[in-house]
Amino acid sequence: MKALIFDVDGTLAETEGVHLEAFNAAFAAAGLPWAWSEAEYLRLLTTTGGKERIARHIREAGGDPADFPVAALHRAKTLRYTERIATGGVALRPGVADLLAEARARGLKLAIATTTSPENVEALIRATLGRGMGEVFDAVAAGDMVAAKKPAPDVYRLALRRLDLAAEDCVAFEDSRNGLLAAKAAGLFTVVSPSRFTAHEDFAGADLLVPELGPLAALGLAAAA
Ligand code: XBP
Ligand code: MG
Repeated sequence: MKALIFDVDGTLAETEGVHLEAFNAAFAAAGLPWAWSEAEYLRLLTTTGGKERIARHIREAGGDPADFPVAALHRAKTLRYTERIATGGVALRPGVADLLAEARARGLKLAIATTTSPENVEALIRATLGRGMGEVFDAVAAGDMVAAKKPAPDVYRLALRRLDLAAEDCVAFEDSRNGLLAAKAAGLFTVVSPSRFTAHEDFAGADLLVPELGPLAALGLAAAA
């Protein structure tokens, strides 16, 4: 094992509640009568990517996404999200900071494979670890950098290319079914730690299913490190 590759939303931190608030704030600021409930958001979450999620909502309401400023709405949402995250209201999930530190101490590389945008990851890492994303992670692969978002393997393949490593040298950490499918399709050993918004999903096919992350020894991965 030479590197650990992490999903962000739901895996590093329980961020989806903040994403939901940010979507609704952006809709209200634009004068749109959309306000997603948590139950509605749980359903929409099966579509990865904020822009794609907004477009799905419009289509389900019988509209055409081309008639709405989806990209501008999403930019407003990202601004709200990074502002909220910067206030420090979201912590890393239990075990995450220790796992990152242990991996570093063992000389493993660290990477990100996320659907969300790098500025959101930067805000989270800055607010929780007090360092820049580029100081903590050797490689960052994000949804808008690739042709197809999770469950497609593209973002994991990009992370592997940026790490210059083969899939068999890396372990992926995910919280969702779409993330699991993406990591497995890229050929990665995949550890799933379900989050508040994904706990109901089907994780068949996961190499390891754990309630939370922690030391490599507790995950049974120390021997490979
Ligand atoms: C998480 C997502 C993201 C966030 C919103 O997926 O689907 O879309 O909800 O992010 P994963 P953006 O954790 O599997 O990567 O609005 O910035 O796209
Ligand atoms: Mg996730």
